[in-house]
Amino acid sequence: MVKGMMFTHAITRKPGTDFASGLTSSKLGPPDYQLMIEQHTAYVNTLTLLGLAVIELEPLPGYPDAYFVEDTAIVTPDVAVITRPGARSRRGEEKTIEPVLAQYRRVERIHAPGSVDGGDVLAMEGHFLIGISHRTNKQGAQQLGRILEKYGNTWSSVPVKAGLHLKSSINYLGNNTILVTREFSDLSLPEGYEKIMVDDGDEYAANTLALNGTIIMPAGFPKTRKKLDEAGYEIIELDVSETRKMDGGLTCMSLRF
Ligand code: CIR
Repeated sequence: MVKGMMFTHAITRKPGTDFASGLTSSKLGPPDYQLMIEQHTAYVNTLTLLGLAVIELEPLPGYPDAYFVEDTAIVTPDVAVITRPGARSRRGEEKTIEPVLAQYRRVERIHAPGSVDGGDVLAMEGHFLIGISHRTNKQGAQQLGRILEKYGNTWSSVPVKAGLHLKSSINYLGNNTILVTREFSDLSLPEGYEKIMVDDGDEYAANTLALNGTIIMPAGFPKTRKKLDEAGYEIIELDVSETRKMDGGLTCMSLRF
């Protein structure tokens, strides 16, 4: 059995018909709404299969990126920290997540001039890696770090040298192991942690989601699949081609707690 993070709930949001007008730097072409909905439904069904009670929110008019709910909060067993998203067009999404999380956790907030996107925050049991990126600034990281410390956690910050968010390139697999791209191969980790590196060309496969003993990984990366199989992980592959066109992936589309 994999030692990892266990969750009982997830928040997701259905992509809106305007989702293709969200922010993106990818050159993968325009995404297809019907296919996006099919892939999102398969994602929600997988979370349910893994034992999570999924709270599925309706699309948020005027916020085409709002189905990337992960960026709006950091949820630990003790607290939900509502972020101040780094992209102006996304500010406001977090206000709709706060009342949902307030039903389950005490709430704290990131304040201006700090900004944090949840995609830059990687939880590894009680240690948090906070990426400093175009979306998450130092003030935001420090505010978040102080809140996390207050609840008995530790944290460290790391520059995001590649990809949109930290978790575009680094994710926790359980068993004190992280999956990383080459750009982060020299990342220093707390004692006792190990890395598995994805091959060049498989960078997108680093965006995996470890849930209740299973790893959900993007479909189409057989080399990374083999590495994870050999390391003994239980794997489910999901096709996320349409989300990828919008710079997103498996981790971004839910908040787990
Ligand atoms: C954005 O640029 O904000 C969205 N199009 C993608 C956000 C992906 N979120 C994540 O990786 N946590």
